[in-house]
Amino acid sequence: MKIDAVELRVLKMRLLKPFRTSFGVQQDRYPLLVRLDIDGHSHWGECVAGEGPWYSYETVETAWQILKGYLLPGVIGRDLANVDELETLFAPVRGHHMAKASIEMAFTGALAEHARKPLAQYLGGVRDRVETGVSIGIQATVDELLDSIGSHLAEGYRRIKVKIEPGWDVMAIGAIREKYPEITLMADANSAYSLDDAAHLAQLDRFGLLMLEQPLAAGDLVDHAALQRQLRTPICLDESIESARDARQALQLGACRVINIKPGRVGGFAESRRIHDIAGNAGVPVWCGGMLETGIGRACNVALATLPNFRLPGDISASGRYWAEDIVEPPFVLQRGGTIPVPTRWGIGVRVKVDLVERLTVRRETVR
Ligand code: NPG
Repeated sequence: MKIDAVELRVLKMRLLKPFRTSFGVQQDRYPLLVRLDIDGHSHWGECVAGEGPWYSYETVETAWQILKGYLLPGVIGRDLANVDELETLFAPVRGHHMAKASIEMAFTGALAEHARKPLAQYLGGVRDRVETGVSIGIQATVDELLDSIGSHLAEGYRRIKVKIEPGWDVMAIGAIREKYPEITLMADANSAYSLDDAAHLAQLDRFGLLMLEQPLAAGDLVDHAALQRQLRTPICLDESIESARDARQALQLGACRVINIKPGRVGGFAESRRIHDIAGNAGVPVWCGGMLETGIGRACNVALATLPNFRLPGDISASGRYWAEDIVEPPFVLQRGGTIPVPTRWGIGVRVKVDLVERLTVRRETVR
């Protein structure tokens, strides 16, 4: 299949509620969309890079420049039989997984459509609905946190993840447990702690958390291993796992007992699949993370989460948790048992609302 041109665009989308993590507060999301033109058909993908270099060094701006300057010139106009060939062309560019993943995932969607299969089936998925959870940002008060959890439980979410940081951790989790002793609960620290905090974090052990996500720095597998030895709560790694090699090393070191896979963070579906398999062979479950995606990235995450070793609910909430109006049709909705049904149409399985995308666009360029 030959990619004739790629359109890059940045949208400006307001989140229904500001999202606060240990990195800061996010009110607007600026998703970078890619549209591959192949044989007169459009195939959409989404780059999950953030506005600033906090979660990762990549940003919307760096992804745009790397795509335009380095990744796209090598692939446009070339006949590509499969994703391996695309990965080979991208390999000389060091890092920049989010930029690479946007093209890899859109291209995989195109391959699925060409094979007349829904993306989930094309990837080897084994389920027709995925279990989802909701990720709740840091709130101003404990009452607001409890209210937010209450309303998400009422909507049907079965797994609650809360963001923590020093000063908003043991007390906040304790208050949740007092009110909701039984819910499936986990905490995400986004690297806000150091190994010196091990004794403090061990106080979380009494709350029976499903896991503690990314307590320490992204590059620090050794300290994560030391911390895991001191905690009963399973550590889940997110930012630390950028590749299959990272996953292998983390598991060898005992740095985690769970892995969060975000296809954008690791360069796309193929590397996600490799991480999924490494974890599966080690008996370690994975789940699909979220990056406040539009329906395009969400469709990709839902498809990925149908693979067999995605054994825990993902951060794949319904469209209505983020946006007044999603850019795809149909939007993703929460169904019975806190699940989201997997689209059954060919390719990514949702239709992009081009008029809405047009209205939200703040920057656009076509690379030929
Ligand atoms: O539901 O998409 C979602 C958000 C899930 O908490 C979530 N994502 O650290 O995993 C994370 C966090 C995040 C969001 C990180 C946006 C960076 C940007």
